[in-house]
Amino acid sequence: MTYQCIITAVEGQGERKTGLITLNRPKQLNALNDQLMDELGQALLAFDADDAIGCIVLTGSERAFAAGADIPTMQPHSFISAFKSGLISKNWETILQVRKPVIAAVAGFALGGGCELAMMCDFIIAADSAKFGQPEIKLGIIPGAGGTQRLPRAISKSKAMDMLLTARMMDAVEAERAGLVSRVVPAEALLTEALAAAEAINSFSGPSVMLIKELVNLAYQGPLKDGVAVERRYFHALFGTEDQREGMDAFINKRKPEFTQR
Ligand code: DAK
Repeated sequence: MTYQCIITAVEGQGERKTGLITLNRPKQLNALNDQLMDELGQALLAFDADDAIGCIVLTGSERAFAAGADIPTMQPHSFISAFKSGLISKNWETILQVRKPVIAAVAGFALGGGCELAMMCDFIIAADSAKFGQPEIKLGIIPGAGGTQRLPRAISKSKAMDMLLTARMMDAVEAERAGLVSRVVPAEALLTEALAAAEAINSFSGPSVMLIKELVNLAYQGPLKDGVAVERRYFHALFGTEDQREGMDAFINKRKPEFTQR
């Protein structure tokens, strides 16, 4: 498949590979227009459906992961036209259908919809150049892809209010301290580090990986009691896999496990 606004590649040495998606509208700092979001949705679903792929890395350019939704596209809308057309709603949540882990590798600006897209990934690895923000208030609007909901869950109410109401940007060090990103690395090492994280995940048993993702999202979205009950069921279910027997046998016999994804 050839795309115009993203670049896709398959990376990795192991049996299971990593699907790499690079947002590619450099002149517009990767502003997220309909075509880009359509292509991103297609690429994510294609990697998710491919058994050879264990994990997905989503990245941008050195200057910007993404500077938000495309402002000129939004500018002419009225309430009625935005409401009737479902302005830019299409494909924004395709990423939430993906069952394999999606790692955001963020350098430069991740603003507005760019920050929201990064937060929809499973975890964020940031370059030391990363800058996160929800500056929609400066445009006379509010976030529209979950920013007011995911940001307070990720970094506390006080910091989220600060960012959303003042439009200030958070640098990578502050973002790590606040819990928005899982680690900060030198900009030149960003992709290597994200691909290494993906490769580590790829070496494990796929069903365990997918269940962990599902359960952490349940913890994030629902009551603790329900999440713990579902976790117990899935924990038991994994004893029906060959990978469980292999993993435990390898530990007991002091050898490296060879997972077969069964
Ligand atoms: N859209 C379109 N073009 C953009 C852009 C954007 N969001 N951000 C930057 N660009 C373009 C600039 O217009 C400029 O283009 P030229 O003038 O060269 O043609 C080029 O990228 C370089 O930008 P600057 O010249 O401004 O570069 P600087 O280094 O001076 O500044 C900046 C970089 C990132 C601080 C600045 O460009 C900036 O403030 N950009 C806007 C950031 C922003 O406000 N983002 C939030 C947009 S609102 C929804 C889903 C999503 C959303 C809403 C609803 N639903 C599912 C319903 C999301 C909304 C948003 O993201």
